[in-house]
Amino acid sequence: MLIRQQKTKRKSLTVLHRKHSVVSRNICVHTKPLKPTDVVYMPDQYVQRSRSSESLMKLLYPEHFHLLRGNHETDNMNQMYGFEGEVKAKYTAQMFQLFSEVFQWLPLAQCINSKVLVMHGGLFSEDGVTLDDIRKIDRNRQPPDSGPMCDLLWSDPQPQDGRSISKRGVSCQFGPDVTERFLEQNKLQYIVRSHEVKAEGYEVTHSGKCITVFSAPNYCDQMGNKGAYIHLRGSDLKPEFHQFTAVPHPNVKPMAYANSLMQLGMM
Ligand SMILES: [Mn+2]
Repeated sequence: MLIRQQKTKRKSLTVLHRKHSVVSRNICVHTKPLKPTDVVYMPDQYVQRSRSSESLMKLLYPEHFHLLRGNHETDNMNQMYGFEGEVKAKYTAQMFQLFSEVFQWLPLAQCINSKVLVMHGGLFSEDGVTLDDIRKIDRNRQPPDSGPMCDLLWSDPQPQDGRSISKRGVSCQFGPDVTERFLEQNKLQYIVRSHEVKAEGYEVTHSGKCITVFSAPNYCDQMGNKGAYIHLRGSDLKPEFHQFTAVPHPNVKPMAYANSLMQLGMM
């Protein structure tokens, strides 16, 4: 199943893009530690450019954390951005294959209470895609260069109507009219996606029907952006935005706890 129908009677549900520290803060501030509200992730890079592990939260609270696949959870991107090399250097090629297998099983989208659709990239290169079409996608594979699976991971919204060629060279950019038609056909209220750094941590576009949320403040230690997460509250799932700024990294060097022989490159 590609889209999980998430039905919750809890008072709130959190949608964010990444950052374990945010989750910890969120749990501590808003709920009791052992009963977190549900959280939906649509990350960039579970494993690249990050010092933290959302996956650990999934293990601790499997019923409450819903991890989605992003455009970096693919073999091509992991080769390009170094995760494959890192795993092979520290472990084995087989270990990387296991990571790859897990990434292929991550859902591509999450539908919340039949009202809000969450995905990493965005909507489609062609009109007429239904939730059922998304459910029927065979996700257990590397994404193709075009089509609905590719679009969910790669597309971006644009301010003008219609579609245009993506600046990324993959998928497309989609306008407010595209969003409107998709939502109407599928009886949804709005979409939430990530995939682009935003100065304020989030951006509401397409008359409130397309929300971008980016939860990594000061992205790559150089962008100076705020981070944000969204609480969807009440039965109408009205989005409530929370912003935050970056804090210094823990003063721990990479591999500080590794075996000293490993640090010398002898193992
Ligand atoms: Mn992305």
